[in-house]
Amino acid sequence: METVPSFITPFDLIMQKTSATESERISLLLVVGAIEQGGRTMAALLRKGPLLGITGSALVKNIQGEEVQKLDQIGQETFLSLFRRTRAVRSILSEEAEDPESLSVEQINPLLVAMDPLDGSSNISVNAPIGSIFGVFRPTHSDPASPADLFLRASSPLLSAYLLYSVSTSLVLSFAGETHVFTLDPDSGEFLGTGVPCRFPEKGKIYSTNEAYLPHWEKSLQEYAAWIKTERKPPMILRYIGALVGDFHRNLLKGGIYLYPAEAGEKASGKLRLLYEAYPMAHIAKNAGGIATDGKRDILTIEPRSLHQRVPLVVGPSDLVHEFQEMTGNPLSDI
Ligand code: AHM
Ligand code: MG
Repeated sequence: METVPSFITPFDLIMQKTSATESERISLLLVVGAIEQGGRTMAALLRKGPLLGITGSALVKNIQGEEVQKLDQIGQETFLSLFRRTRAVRSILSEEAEDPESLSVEQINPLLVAMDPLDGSSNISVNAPIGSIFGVFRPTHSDPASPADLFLRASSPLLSAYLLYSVSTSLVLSFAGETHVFTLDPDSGEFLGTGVPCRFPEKGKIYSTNEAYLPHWEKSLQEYAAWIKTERKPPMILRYIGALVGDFHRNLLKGGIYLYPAEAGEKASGKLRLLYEAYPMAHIAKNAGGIATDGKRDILTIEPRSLHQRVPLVVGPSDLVHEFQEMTGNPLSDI
């Protein structure tokens, strides 16, 4: 007789973990509940996509000079209003707003949330995978620190998560040293997972990067990119979706390294943002047996200097990131 698999929910996972205090655990449950509800709302909207007229440009630019899509605005409003309602988030920083928003709080140990509410905007209009990314931090200073200071003094995330809207909707949650994958059951509305921590497989051979920018990379990176395709045994193969969440997720499950390095010219600090893209992915990777670097340092040791700071990002399983660092002349001896 076929056995019916038993699943756990994000709620079960947080309740099982003892590292948080009781009041912090309540805050975490409320925050994760908001992420789950946002995931359900976004997944439902995305199922109808063009039929609702939501897959085009909003015809405005954001503070970073990038064209805002209607779904960027919808993601921002959806998650903001859910986090406001938790009364457990002291301040929220988003890719879509210059300044963090301070929220009203009722919980004893409120949290900070940094988010990219809609990652992979260029995939929206072509029905390709997109996502949402969250870093949840413990404030390290009490009043009268400004919301900006709270984020600039934040250390490694307490909890990180991303939602991937694709053929199904995944929620990947990293907390208390483990990374877990949940899938949205559209019938029950629950995110269900096996309870088994997710680890990068070893000996992966995928690399994910936008090779069109290779002429603008440092020479050592160009040489690495040539080496992995020719002399490396076995050679690596390229897979690139163009949404960090989608590329990272494939690499997490199949074993692969993601690279968005610095470039000569406008992208001298890379493209991705430290607080709400690189930190969460670095934390998720670390808890799955991986590493994230900016090419020289562990991402999780970088202290933010500005709220929307960009950073070069190389992230993947430990063996592939060590290999990258050695081949580019910056071996990671102590990570
Ligand atoms: P976004 O947050 O505005 O969507 O930008 C971030 C995205 C990442 O998801 C993706 O990995 C990268 O930009 C793709 O950039 P490019 O088109 O330069 O390859
Ligand atoms: Mg993004």
